[in-house]
Amino acid sequence: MKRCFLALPINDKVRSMLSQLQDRWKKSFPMASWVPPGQIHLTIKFLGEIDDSLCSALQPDMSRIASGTPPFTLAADQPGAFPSMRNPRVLWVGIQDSTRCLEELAGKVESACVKHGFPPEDRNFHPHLTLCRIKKEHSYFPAGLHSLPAGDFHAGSFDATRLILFQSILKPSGAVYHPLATFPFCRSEE
Ligand code: 2AM
Repeated sequence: MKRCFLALPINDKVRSMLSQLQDRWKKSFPMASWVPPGQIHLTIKFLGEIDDSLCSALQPDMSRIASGTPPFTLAADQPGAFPSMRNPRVLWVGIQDSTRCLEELAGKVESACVKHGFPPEDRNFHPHLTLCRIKKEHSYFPAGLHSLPAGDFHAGSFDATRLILFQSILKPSGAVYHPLATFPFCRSEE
């Protein structure tokens, strides 16, 4: 069994901007677990603990979906929180998908996963880049996230050129993400 998810990587420029935002927020959320900048990614589908056979069976479908997807550009901006600004458990930066290419890709991945027996997602796809996670007991933030220095934050844009299947290895120091397979988009040179 492996704990797996499908994601898009970001680029170093966006990563650096997000790292700077994390540094600014760290004073306000000293008890949060911050995602190491090198591990920040855009999750397309969390697969959970899956058998090696299912992990292998999914890959031809992911390869087919990716090879039928032209590269597209996404912008990372506007901070937000799940479940709310006043009780943030996850702080993130949102993704602007103006061409709807990301939504289309996520829809194809979701359909393929359902075909392989995954239960359909009961929540809408809300693309984001997670910056930190906050335990419930530390998540009350009466001022709301709007009060943090970041309001009109823009991390810049990045090109989506490939889908990556990651294994998430849980360690006491935090999860480590290990790429298991890469599925290039069509016309991608990588
Ligand atoms: P995130 O995109 O909000 O950070 C690996 O754990 C990735 O899968 C994370 O990026 C995480 O969310 C996402 N994910 C989605 N649902 C999850 C769940 N139930 N448990 C752990 N991770 C989940």
